[in-house]
Amino acid sequence: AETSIELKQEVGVATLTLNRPERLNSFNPAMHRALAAELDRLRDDAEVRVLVLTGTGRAFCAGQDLSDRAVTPGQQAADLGESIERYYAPLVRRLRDMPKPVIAAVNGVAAGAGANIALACDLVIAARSARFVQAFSKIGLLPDSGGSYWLPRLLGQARALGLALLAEPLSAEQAAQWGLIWRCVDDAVFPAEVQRLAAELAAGPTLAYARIKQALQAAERNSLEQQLLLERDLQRELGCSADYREGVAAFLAKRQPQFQGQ
Ligand code: T3D
Repeated sequence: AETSIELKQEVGVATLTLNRPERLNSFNPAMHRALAAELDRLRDDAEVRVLVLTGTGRAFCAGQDLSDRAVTPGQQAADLGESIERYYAPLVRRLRDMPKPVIAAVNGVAAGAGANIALACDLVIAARSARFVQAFSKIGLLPDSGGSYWLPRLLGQARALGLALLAEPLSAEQAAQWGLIWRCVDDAVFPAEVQRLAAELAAGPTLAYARIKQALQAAERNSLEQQLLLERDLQRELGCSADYREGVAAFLAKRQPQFQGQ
């Protein structure tokens, strides 16, 4: 169970790899618990300035492990509400509330909750061979783990309903064209591009990144007036940061800034 999540820590970058390739990295309780524990620890580790979430083998994640959901006649079905309350919703909250950027490096197929966990991250970069599948309706469920929230917001109702009702795979390229994800890159350069993106963010102003996440999430529910007030408050805070001073000093001296992430 310990190995269902692999952790690799490099300078400023922690990479979490979903590691149940024989089941396309689908979630079981042990993997949920291991991922939650790692996210909580990495959240508070000041050395870690960016997180990368990816998968081993040919899949990113196939959502819930359905072999744990087989029901024999006469047997009571699992309480899915309980599963969502205990595992999937807290995972989405952990990713959203993470005070540093989280990159979903979608190396292969992302299905069911696996697709929507990727969408809960801040930047989704996908290999060209990856696909996004809102597989839920195929088994009589609806998009969870925030799927019913992201899809209409990112795509509009027409495309959101098409994906949710038909459960057809969406190519990484189409996902990028539609604005569902940040970028699609060729498989051959995918690992290098993920590294480059992570290194860039790890050298950046982490506190500003945290406030950018906060402000853009707040914008989902705020009026312009509320958002202007929030920007004022957050900018006031960032204006007192060491990274802001360094950023301005570096700009004026025409050199690269050395951000400390504080
Ligand atoms: O239950 C709760 O707690 C509520 C929360 C639910 C959240 C959810 O995520 S519900 C949705 C669950 N996920 C799915 O419905 C996706 C099911 N999988 C697929 O649709 C397809 O496998 C993929 C689109 C992901 C990939 O298709 P393909 O053709 O590339 O591969 P494949 O041949 O279908 O799968 C390869 C193997 O992985 C296969 O096993 P085998 O035949 O080699 O022994 C397949 O059964 C297994 N596999 C794939 N996904 C799952 C899985 N085994 C268990 N659970 C899976 N989710």
